Amino acid sequence: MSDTAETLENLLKEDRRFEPPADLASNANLTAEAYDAAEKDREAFWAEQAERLTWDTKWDRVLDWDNAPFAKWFTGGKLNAAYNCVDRHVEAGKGDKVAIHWVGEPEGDTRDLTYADLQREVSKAANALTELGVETGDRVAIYMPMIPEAIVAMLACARIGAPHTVVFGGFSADALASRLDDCQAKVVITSDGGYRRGSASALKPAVDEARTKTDVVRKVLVVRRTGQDVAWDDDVDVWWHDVVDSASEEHTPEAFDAEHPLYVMYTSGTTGKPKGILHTTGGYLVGCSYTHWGVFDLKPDTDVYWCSADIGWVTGHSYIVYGPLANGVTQVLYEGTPDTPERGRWWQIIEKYGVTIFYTAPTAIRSFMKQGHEIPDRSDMSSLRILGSVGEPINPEAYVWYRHVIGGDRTPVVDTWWQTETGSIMISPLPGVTHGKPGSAMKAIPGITTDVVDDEGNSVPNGSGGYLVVTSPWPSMLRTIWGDDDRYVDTYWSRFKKQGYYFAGDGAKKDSDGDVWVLGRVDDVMNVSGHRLSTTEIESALVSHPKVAEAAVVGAKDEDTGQAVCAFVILREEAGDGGPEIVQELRQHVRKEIGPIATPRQIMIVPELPKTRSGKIMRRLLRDVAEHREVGDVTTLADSSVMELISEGIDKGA
Ligand code: 6R9
Repeated sequence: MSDTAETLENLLKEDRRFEPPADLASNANLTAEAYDAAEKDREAFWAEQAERLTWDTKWDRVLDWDNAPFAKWFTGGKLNAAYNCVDRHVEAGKGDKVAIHWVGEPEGDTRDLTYADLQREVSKAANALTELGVETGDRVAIYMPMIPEAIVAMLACARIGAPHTVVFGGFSADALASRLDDCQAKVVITSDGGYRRGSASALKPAVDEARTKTDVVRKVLVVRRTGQDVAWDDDVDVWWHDVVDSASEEHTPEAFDAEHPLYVMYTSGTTGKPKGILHTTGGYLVGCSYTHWGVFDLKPDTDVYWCSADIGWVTGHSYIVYGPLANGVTQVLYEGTPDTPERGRWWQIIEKYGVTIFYTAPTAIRSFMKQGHEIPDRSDMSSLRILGSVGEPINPEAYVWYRHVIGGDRTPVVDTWWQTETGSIMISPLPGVTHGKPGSAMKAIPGITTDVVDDEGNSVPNGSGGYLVVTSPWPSMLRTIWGDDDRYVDTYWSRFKKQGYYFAGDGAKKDSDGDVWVLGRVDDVMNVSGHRLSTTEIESALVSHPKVAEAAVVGAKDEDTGQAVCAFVILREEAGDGGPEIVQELRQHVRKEIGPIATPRQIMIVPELPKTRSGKIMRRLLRDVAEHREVGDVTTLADSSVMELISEGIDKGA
């Protein structure tokens, strides 16, 4: 904690300010008046935002909060999300407009899809899914690389009212199986593989393996992307090109209730079991389209937008699929890694397509920073006019580098704070209004109300820190945790029950102007390269190894990834010292159980773990060790000599 406070003091000394460019400010989508309008009548403000969608039946009530914290927005309204993202643009005469400039990882492997193409593809896929037995309300899992079919698959599900659950392609078979099981997915859409780091990496085998662990799946729909060999089960597996290509291009979208489930996205919680965050149709789409238009000052006729996230994360859902497509934008979709075949790949893509708005994560920015400005300097990126950041706090140095080297000092940087649960951006500068401060997400956007509060839920004065809360409901808020209403209430609404605030799980500080600096999670959730991982989940994975007796995991500061996974492990007696390969073996094990992003950077084999008298592991102390700091206060430890034992053990091992 003292360390965080120190970092913060340094941050708050940051006094560089960046004014909005004059031409942007004079022609901005969202102006300062929007804050006042929203404050005056929040529901009227949101009703106005909802008009940017095409509704089959208009709502009769903007917000129903009678059964709080279970919200209903735009009740009585009916719409189809896929129609809003695709068909209506075609009907408005924009069928020939490019929706997606797709860039495969192998050079020259590109494809452009217009809105008319997308309409045909989505219609065919919707017909094929129906043919495979998917009905309204059935869950469909999507486990795919970044290819256009992934977006087509999501929209096809939305079109027939089958909530999708996209599982990040980097997750293991086990992680996939537990998600399939939790939401009882009837169909999985996948591909043979995708291209990453210069070679074909397989996906289908993980689906095959997941099916040995759960029997919920009836059909697996497989896109051929790499052409690699796949095992085939004739009863279950179906090629995409067999059933989708031959399906009819005609499909009439059905209008669903505004509160019809759109998707479930799993995210880490404080306990081991991932939470299935449920988003519904109307409010979610209003939130995504409004924020994408306002925060990025989107001019749909001239902008070329690119969000580098994977569709397996919420950022891909809201800011590749639903927000941008609802707004009818032209966007870039890139399959591979930023450094393949060379480190300037992203910048070449920006130059080639004339990208004007670019949205990425601090972890990527930091890794580019390390490579120096020479590589980006080789590309002409003068088309860029707005840069965005999301996923974790952006360090002032990274912000300034991003603005300067990538944005040529012309581009505002919007540091956008939000979560899987919030569905869309909550706190962010507005590019035409805000004087940006490197490192601060600034304040809640028009329509959203947030605060930083103390333990009792009282608003803290400027200059103080506390918990970040959202003080009133918003359209794109999660509706519940899939299958677990109690956990929904417990996790988000019980901490500040009296005030009725949403507890975000982040710590934050208000500076002397009242602007917000998000500090990171206050619970046992780590943020590694912008991805949320639960300490408990990784601990459980370690403990599932036969040689491990006990494990404690902490997130330690890491220059590249923000935080890195550090594990302290006690071996079982019969395992002896575990053998020379033990650390490698355990790292592999976590990789297999959860996925490569959860692989510990460091595993320390220790004789004991520091515990309080009530048996709680004191992660704070382990974090001190992992970050090579003097170990803090140990007086609440049941056995205060434990830390010496741990340090000695580590020194010997090193
Ligand atoms: C969109 C997304 C959410 C957590 C959130 C916070 C961290 C996200 C941030 C940020 C500081 C920002 N976070 N954006 N922290 N500044 N601009 O990342 O969703 O994967 O659910 O993670 O990420 O800790 O609570 P999700």
